[in-house]
Formats: sequence, structure tokens, C-alpha cells
Amino acid sequence: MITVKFIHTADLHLDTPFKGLSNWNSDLASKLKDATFKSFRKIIDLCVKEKVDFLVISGDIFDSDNKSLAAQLKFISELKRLSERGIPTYFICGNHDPLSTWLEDLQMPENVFRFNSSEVENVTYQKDNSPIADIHGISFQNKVVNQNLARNYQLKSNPSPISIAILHGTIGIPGQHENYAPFKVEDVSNKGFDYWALGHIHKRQIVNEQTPKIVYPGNPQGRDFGETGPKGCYIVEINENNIPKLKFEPTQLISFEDVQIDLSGEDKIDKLPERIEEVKTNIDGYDENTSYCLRITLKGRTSLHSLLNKQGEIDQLLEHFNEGQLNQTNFTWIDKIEVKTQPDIDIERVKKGTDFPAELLKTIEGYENNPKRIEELIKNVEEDLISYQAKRELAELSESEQKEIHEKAKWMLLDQLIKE
Ligand SMILES: [Mn+2]
Repeated sequence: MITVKFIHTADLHLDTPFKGLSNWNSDLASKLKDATFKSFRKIIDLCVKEKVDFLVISGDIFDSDNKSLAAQLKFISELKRLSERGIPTYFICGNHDPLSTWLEDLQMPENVFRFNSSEVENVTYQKDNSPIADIHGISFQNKVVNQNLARNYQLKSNPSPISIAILHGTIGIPGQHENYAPFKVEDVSNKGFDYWALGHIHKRQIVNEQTPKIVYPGNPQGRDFGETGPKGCYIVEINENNIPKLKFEPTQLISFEDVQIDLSGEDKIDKLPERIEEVKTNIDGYDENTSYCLRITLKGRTSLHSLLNKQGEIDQLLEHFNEGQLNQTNFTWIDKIEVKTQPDIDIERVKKGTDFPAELLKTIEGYENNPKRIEELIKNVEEDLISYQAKRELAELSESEQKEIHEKAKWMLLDQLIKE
């Protein structure tokens, strides 16, 4: 039976500068940059270990059109490792690394095929001199491609047993990505390809489970908190006349995760490191050989509330937790701690009282679920403000932001009053 096995990856974004972290640190940025290269190296190692027939990269190998010379040479030297073992690489260029921005006389190793940008080309993978798979693709010439490229893909007039399409573009909703080379499943479902190897959307996604299989492998290394969770590549096996089989292989070295810690009933601040460790190891797909960048939200009713809300306290905690972390092979870096706790106050009991806190609580609750009254309140405050910026910010508050501030104010007042 005729069969091929290959690795599908995309959006390596080698050489990303990593400037978007809130708690920015140059050592962390360089670790992350290094991680994009290392995850690619892992993919190459995997190709060798799994004895794949070839490697497919669906664009955005580099992050920007002014990619460094070093980055380009590193990329080439990794491909060389495959080439020396007789494993071909087929790749296209995407919107972040369009063909026009590549070093002109960059020599590709033998067995490496980079698709051109003028039209959809195809190349045939052979085993023992017989054609096994046709691989079709087209590169972006420039950053912006608005036309539907998928439409131009066509099987060869005398096709090999297996046909694969490599394409950088948007199928469905682009989300945070640009809507480049947009197309629909219907555009490609009757073209006769077995597998559409897509790139561009960084979230891993199997767009079509049946024939043709349409797949975004996602990027092999997350780059910010918009790219959380496991990241990797797909090992794809296609038998003639069968639906391709996929296996996900994690490749990332540093994982971005948003986590929540419920501090309900917790009264010892020194338990916090333990709780962070606990929430980290409970992350879906946790791996002790991975480093973690965490954004932590603290919630729940706790007597630690006022301590955590003390000005400057959280910043110092962050500094303390992160100290020395980056010297470790597998580190835990905390980017941000958001405090959304509540003081340990029994609201129902306060309500039953006849004292000032009870009175205050009644007033505050009068505003709850009454957007009109809140609006009025904001208007009154606005009139008293002198700063133009403060006025503007107040006017721009969304309903959920209003609620959040209202909630925070309630707990802040009660906390102070009841404590004293
Ligand atoms: Mn990309």
C-alpha cells in the first residue's frame, strides 16, 4: 500500500522580538526568542526520529521582513540536517516573511523546495523512483494578499496517488489575524486533495475532519498570553484512499498560561507559593520539562484581602517570586498577579445589623442592578472633576467596568469599616 508520513508545521516566527509582555525583562525576551529556534530544532529532531518522508512548513518562518542574517542561516542549517538524511522540506512564505524579503542569493540545501509566488506550483515526492505524492503550494510575494489563492489549486492532470496542498491563508473567521488569502471549505472540498496544510492562524485547529482534511497545526511555540496552552506540530500519515491520520506532538519550551487561584478560607500569605505551584502542576498537559509564564488571578473570600490590596504589595511579591527564576533550566515566570479577592465578610450578617455598615450596604445595593442610578452617580462625579482625562476615562467605562469598580468599592468600604 502506498503511504506517506510527514510533519506539518507553520508559523515558526523565528526571531520574534518579544516586546509585548507587561512585566518585560530582557533575559526573558531572549529566552523566548531562543525558544522559537529550539522548538524548530525539536521538530527537525522529530523528523529524524520518526523517519518521516518529508517536512512541510506552511509559511511565516520568520517574524518580520527584516529578519536577521543569523536567523536565516540558522534556519538553513537545520534544514541541512534533514537534507543530509535524504528528507526533503517543502515550504512556502507567508505574510510575515514574504518572498520579496528573503536574502536573494540564500542557497537552499539539496532537497529543500521553496515555492514561488507567481503561481501555484507542484513538486512530486518519489520513493524508489515511483511518484508517491504531489505537493502544491504558492508563497506570498508581499505582505498583503487579499485574493483567494485556494481557488487556483488544481490536481495534476496525471496526479500521484496522494495530493497535498500547502497554503498560508484564512479559512473562516480570522480572529486576531489579518484576513489574508481568505477562502471557504466549499472552495476546496471538491478539488481532490487529500490534505490541506495550512498556516497563518496560530491556534491549532482541524477545520475539516473528513476528506479533504484541512489543518492548522498552530505555532510550535507560543509567544504571548494570546497564545496559551499546548503548542506543537502534527505528524501526518496518509494511506492511499484513506482519511489522513494525525498525531499532535508538543514542541514548546515555554508555555503561556492564565490561571486562577481561589483563596477562599486561606489566611496565611506564606501559602501562596505552594498554591501557585499547585495550580501550575494542574494545568492541562502539564510537563515538568517545560517552563511556564503565568498570569494569575487571585479570587475568593479571604482575610488576606486587604493585605493583597495594599499599594505596591503585589509588585514586590512578583519581584520576589521571579527572582533567580530565569537562571533555572525550567523556570516559572509570573507576568502579572491580578487581585480579585473579597474580604472575609459575611454580607448577610452585616445586612441584619442596625449599624452604619448595614446602612451603607443597603445604599450600595440600591445601585446594584440599576444601571440608571449608576449612570446618574457617574454624571454627578463627572461634574466635580477638573481633569479632562479623568472625565474622558469615566465617560468611556463599559457597563462591566462600572460593575467591577462598584464591586471593588463596596468591598473596600466594608473591609475598612468592619475592621475598625
Ligand atoms: Mn503567523
